[in-house]
Amino acid sequence: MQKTGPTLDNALSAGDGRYAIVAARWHAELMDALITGASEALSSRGAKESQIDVLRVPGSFELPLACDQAAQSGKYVAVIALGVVIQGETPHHDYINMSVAQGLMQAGQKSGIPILFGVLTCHTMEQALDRAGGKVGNKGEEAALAAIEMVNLLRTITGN
Ligand code: RBF
Repeated sequence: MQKTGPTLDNALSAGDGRYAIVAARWHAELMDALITGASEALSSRGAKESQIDVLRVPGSFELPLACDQAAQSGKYVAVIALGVVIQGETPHHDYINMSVAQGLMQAGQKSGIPILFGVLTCHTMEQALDRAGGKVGNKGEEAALAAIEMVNLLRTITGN
């Protein structure tokens, strides 16, 4: 498998906080693969099932609001946004992608809780398959590992 993502320090643990996986419903099979990748990554770093909530939204456009609320709820140490946006015949996907990226970034900055961008923005279905457990890896898994890294980093910075 081609390795394009970061390599996480193996010693990092998910800790005992709770993680929210906020997942869009569009492109269900790809989404299942991303959710599984994220959940397994959290479990492999010591998170119990009770520490992982999977919250569904209709489509990727709805991710920022749900992630914002999850981050502000005080229940979670990190929020992992997962979605699949595949280019169609109109520029619709451009509007979705820009809104989601900006919305998630703003939500993260507002709450101070890491919000991870696990949204595939692909031209073709093949590109999406490659990134949802195919030859370019699983971006859900990578987003979850990035969440763990950020949780540990914030702990180091704040001393909590
Ligand atoms: N949501 C996705 O998560 N992925 C998509 O590829 C996607 N494509 C869409 C294409 C069109 C033309 C429209 C109208 C919506 C699409 N959505 C997609 C849904 C969108 O994120 C949102 O749920 C709806 O627009 C309702 O706000």
